[in-house]
Amino acid sequence: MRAIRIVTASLVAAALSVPLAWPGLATPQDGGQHAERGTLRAAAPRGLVIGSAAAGGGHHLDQPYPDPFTSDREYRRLLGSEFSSVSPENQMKWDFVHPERDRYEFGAADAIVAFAAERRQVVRGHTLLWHSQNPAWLEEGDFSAEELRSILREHVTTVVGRYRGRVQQWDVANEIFDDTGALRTQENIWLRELGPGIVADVFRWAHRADPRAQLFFNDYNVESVNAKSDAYFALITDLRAQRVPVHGFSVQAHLSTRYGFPADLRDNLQRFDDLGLATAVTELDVRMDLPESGVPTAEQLAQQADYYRRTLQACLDVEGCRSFTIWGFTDKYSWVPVFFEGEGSATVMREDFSRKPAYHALRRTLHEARRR
Ligand code: 9MR
Repeated sequence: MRAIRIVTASLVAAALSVPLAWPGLATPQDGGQHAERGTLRAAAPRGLVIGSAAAGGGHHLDQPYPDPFTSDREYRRLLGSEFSSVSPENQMKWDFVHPERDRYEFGAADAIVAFAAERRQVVRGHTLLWHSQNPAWLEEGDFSAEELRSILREHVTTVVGRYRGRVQQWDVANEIFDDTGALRTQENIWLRELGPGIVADVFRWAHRADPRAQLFFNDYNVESVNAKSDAYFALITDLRAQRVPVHGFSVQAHLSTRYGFPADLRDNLQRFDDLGLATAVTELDVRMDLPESGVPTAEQLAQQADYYRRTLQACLDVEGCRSFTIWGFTDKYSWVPVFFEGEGSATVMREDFSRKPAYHALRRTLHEARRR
């Protein structure tokens, strides 16, 4: 009995503990030959990976350029040399990988995972349970609750299982709360049809499919202590008490210079860290209202650089914040102008890949942290 109890207890502990040093790569941030001098990944302190979204799918499909990740050589070179982590921007989402009920399409996601392995980068998987970018066959399928549950379970098991050992962190549940802190029980097909208990199941299925991956809740507008981040805090506290394998809480950080900087970001990350969770910044960009010329002023670029720097510094200040990702590194492919009329220039490089003050602010801040 006693022995069995010990085994059970250690299994539970293994499920809940956060593997901060990911066993998949010894020191991904070093990057060997890929860590060219003067890059972000080379400047990063030990234990912190610096990531970017790998552009493709989603809004890119309607733009007048070929698929960025596969077709733009300079883009690929920089994605490989500047970063030690990559996140498929759209290529692991439901509508991309699971276009028909009985058909998966893994070509684009496989290519990103292979690219990362060649360059000693880790991968952030994105995402498994979300209200958006679901295929029509699923949203309009009129399935019974039982069918939906088995569809979701099969999807999670198949996708997470395919990349077992090769994804460092998964955004298991994405954007499940609205800004008031209420669960999105209408928009989100899973919450609507299966109830909130499905969230715990998805974490359990993902953990079974890849026991080494760190499993995250991910959302926007949760940088500060507010109703939405409070809702995550309460939910995660509850799930951890039930031994559900939740390992991390991440803030997307789609910021805008229209609003003040979320000055309590560090404190907010710290309270999740205190729960025993990993934390991460997963989709940072800082958009601004563009002047008529379309070219940001020096003041605007300075303010943007300050937001980038402070976001990075908040992560650096929290022990378990080991993954810092920007949502694309060049304005050439940013989602921002497509979604926010009159706004743009949200990334750290211009369309011609020239570096903005924000890029230099990140590199300097990393460099300083590394020397400490
Ligand atoms: O950058 C993504 C864009 O290409 C897609 O068209 C869009 C569709 O919703 O999703 C964008 O990425 C989102 C991410 O998956 C979740 N957080 C918000 C991101 C920006 O909308």
